[in-house]
Amino acid sequence: MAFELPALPYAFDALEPYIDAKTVEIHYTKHHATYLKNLNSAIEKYPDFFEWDLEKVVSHLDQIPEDIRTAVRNNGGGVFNHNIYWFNLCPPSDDNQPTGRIAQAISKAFGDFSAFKAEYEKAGLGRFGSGYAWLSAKPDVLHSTPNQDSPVQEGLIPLLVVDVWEHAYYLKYQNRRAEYLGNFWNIIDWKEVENRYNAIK
Ligand code: MN3
Repeated sequence: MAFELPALPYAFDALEPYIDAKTVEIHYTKHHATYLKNLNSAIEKYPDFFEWDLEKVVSHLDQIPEDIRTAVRNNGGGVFNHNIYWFNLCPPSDDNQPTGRIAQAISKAFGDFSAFKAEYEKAGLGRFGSGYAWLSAKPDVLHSTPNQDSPVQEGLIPLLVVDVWEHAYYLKYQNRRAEYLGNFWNIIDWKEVENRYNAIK
């Protein structure tokens, strides 16, 4: 069974005004879908890997045949990272903040929520070129990855991600990545982030 594109959990315009409908549409139906198509074409040569779940594929690249390893790293990571990104976003709401265990974990690791936000934005802004900024566990850390690399390759469990590839924001924000990162806080689905945290064994 080939890997599949998960259905977007909201309409293309659901993240307006912070991420515009056109950007969501192109990002999901072109970028994300193309990573998926390229991942499946690479793995077709070794269909046994279709039995693995995607997280296992992305985190065990040393076991992937060398002739498809780079394609799987870039496109498998591309699919896996976007599967997290879309699901940790939701329509905007006022006073959007983490609650429960994830709020406690953030306070414990980073001081308070505003300190966490500042550090997270710094990670996103500091990623040269293309990549992602993450909150991962365990331990609870803030970091960024280049290209389509993923925290699971470092033995970390991804909780929250923001895509800082230009395709994620350029139509609306052009070169203003900082403004995109500043607005990201309005559309985070903290319930989803907390669920990921609570699912950690
Ligand atoms: Mn992207």
